[in-house]
Amino acid sequence: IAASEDLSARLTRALGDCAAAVTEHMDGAISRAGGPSPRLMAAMRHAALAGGKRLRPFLVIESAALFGVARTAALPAAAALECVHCYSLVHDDLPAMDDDDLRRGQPTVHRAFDEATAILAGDGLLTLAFEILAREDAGPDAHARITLVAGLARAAGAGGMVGGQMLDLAAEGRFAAGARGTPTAGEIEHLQALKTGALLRYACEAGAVLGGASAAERASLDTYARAIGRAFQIADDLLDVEGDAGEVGKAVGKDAAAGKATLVDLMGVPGARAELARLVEEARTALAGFGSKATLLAEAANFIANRRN
Ligand code: GRG
Repeated sequence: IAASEDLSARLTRALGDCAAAVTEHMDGAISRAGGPSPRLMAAMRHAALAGGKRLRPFLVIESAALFGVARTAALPAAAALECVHCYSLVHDDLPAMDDDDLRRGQPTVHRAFDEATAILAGDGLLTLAFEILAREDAGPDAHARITLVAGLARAAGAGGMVGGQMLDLAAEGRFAAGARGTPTAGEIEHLQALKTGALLRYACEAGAVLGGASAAERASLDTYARAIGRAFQIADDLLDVEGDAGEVGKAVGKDAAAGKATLVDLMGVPGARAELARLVEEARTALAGFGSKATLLAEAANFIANRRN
């Protein structure tokens, strides 16, 4: 127990260090973006710089570290990915989507500013991500940077996160023509794999690209990423169901109240907990070939499964 407490403390410290470095990088990138509207820049800062676990940047940095890549060399890719994540949260919170008032313990961007500014702040962060990745410091050479750009576009776009969000809205019965009753477990898994899984997989893929990983190493990391992606979503659904969210403003049972079917509804809480344990094991096993270099990534699987916000 002492050893695992030690590991959990090490992970907490590493997440904190990573968050500080990524926030500083994003701050610099937003400042460089300039722009004629102080209001827009303030909204982008509000969305990007306050709070968040910075889990995706951590995964980029730790995946790259498996191949000896220094944190500074992985920071641009990590910051670019977090910009996309932050944009997705801003748009997800809009009245046309989830209509949320609070995010990361503070007013959502459309509440703190206004709806049009929030839409544009999200757009500004999305496009900034690709500017960050195109800069020379984002990868060892032009080929690596193009691979990072193409991978992020694919993960975030219509075949990834945006497509998953659309399937989620359809599953809620938003579009009369697409309403089809309660989705099956397979359909929920598919939409979640796209909506939240695609960016988590990209985080590990980016680390592999930066590190020049072999095909076998990429495959192992991808198995890990898929498993933690599923674990992340089940943990999120359990937090909703159990109303045990530590984050201020996270509505209890919000997804259920919004009519969203979740895997927890279909599996029951004990079934979901068992599936979480299985996924953590699968994720940790996938890292076995990396030895002790993967200790923090392995611990991150536990963290994701047991998170309280
Ligand atoms: C609107 C284009 C568009 C996409 C939205 C990711 C997403 C798609 C919506 C987020 C809605 C949501 C709360 C999903 C549950 C899982 C999730 C992504 C939670 C937020 O991610 P965390 O826990 O957040 O990593 P922090 O604040 O720590 O960064």
